[in-house]
Amino acid sequence: MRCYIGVGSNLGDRQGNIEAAIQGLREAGGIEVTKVSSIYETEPVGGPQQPKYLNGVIAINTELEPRQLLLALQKIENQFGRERSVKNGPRTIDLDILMYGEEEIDEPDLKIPHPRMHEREFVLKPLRDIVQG
Ligand code: GSY
Repeated sequence: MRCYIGVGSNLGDRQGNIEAAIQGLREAGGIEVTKVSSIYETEPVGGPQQPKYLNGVIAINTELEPRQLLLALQKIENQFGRERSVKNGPRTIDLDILMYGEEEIDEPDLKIPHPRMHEREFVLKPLRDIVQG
């Protein structure tokens, strides 16, 4: 299935964190990374006062089911010691499933397409990059 993953970081070595997360995706079973957008520095949207982000979008082909993919992304996030103590707060790495083919899922912990992607320029700009080529 063709999927799009949003990636963001606003703590530590932001570029290095994103590169390591992409490498984590390349090494994960059942995932083929097909395209990576440009990475943009973006003003934080929502949440507490926090540093600027680097954001991008990654296109993958995957054999994993949506929930398996979610677990694979959470595993990569956890490898970076991501803390979830502050809601919408700063993070070393964030990996979100934006789209999973044409599928629509609306469960408490898994909503696809990502419900807020259409209003987030930090998602839409890199997504346009890779969709339009
Ligand atoms: O889920 C996204 C985390 N996040 C971001 C982000 O990735 N980029 C920007 N620019 N602002 C954000 N606010 C939150 S929360």
